[in-house]
Amino acid sequence: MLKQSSTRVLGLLLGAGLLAGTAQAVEWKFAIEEISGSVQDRYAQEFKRLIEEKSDGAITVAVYPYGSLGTSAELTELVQIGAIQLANASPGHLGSLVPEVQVFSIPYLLSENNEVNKQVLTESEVIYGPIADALEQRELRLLTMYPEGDMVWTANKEIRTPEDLANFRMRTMVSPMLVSAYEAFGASPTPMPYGEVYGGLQLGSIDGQVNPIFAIEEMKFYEVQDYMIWAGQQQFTTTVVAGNDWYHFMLSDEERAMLDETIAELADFIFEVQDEYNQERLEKILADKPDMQLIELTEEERAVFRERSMAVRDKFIDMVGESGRAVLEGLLAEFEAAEAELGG
Ligand code: 6CS
Repeated sequence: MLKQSSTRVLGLLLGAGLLAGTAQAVEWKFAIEEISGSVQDRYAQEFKRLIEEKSDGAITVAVYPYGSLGTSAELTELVQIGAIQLANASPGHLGSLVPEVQVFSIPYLLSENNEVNKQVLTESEVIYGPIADALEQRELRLLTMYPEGDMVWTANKEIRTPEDLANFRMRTMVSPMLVSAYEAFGASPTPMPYGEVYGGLQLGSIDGQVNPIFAIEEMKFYEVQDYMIWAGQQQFTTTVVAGNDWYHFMLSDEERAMLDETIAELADFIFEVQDEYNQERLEKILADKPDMQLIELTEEERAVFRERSMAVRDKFIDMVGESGRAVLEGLLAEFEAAEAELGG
């Protein structure tokens, strides 16, 4: 069921010229939730290069970076109504629309071995079964999921225990599950769109935020935060979605095959990119701010947060119901099997 389309979304369509010229040359519009130079941008640019090459230029791909069309939730809405064809839609923002997807917002669910995460995110029968079906009911075709790196807390004080998080306004993405997770950790979660985070930190309406290193660098959060803290609680994951009708009924069989093939080719590519970006950007942060305090929580300190996250699993089942239980248990089994194969 499509969310009520807002005047703001209509404004976005007109402002970006998305209502004009749709019947002319074949152009696939791909909106990302991050700025130029980000992990999602690298993915979209490589996707563009491959599609344009494979189609001999018959198809062009226009990439819209964050800020050019709207918030993450609005990008998803644009895909649903067919104004754009493709977008990143991260679980942290999709939760209110597709409750099942919030499973990825449960802390300590994914593996500490990112090879395991990559394998499950690309091949999972749960993700490409019941989770994809849930997206399809909201007009979205799930094309792929990929990890973007360990999510690091930033703050202006040391955080090692839930007590350190008391009254700490931690900015989260807008998923209700993330709000529950940070409540369980002892913080005061404050959901807000990505574009407002820097200002929120600078003006003091939030005390900290949580994101992969590459984002902390490119969004300049590190300029107004003195601590980076690794608690190992979460890997940032994103989906790439297409309009369901567009995918099934508007693409030719050849175009659909080209799209699927390209998406499959990009899984290894983006996995390496995110790893490289996160390493390089940490060096950049430290070069720019040598006083940045880096704290890695010990196993004992992490165990306290991990223990608290168990209640978040129950909350997920309460929120989503029996289909949520099946999704959670199925994914846990898949991560366990992949860890047995690749190492935990
Ligand atoms: O924190 C956020 O809202 C965002 N973080 C990343 C790394 N990508 C997109 C998302 O919107």
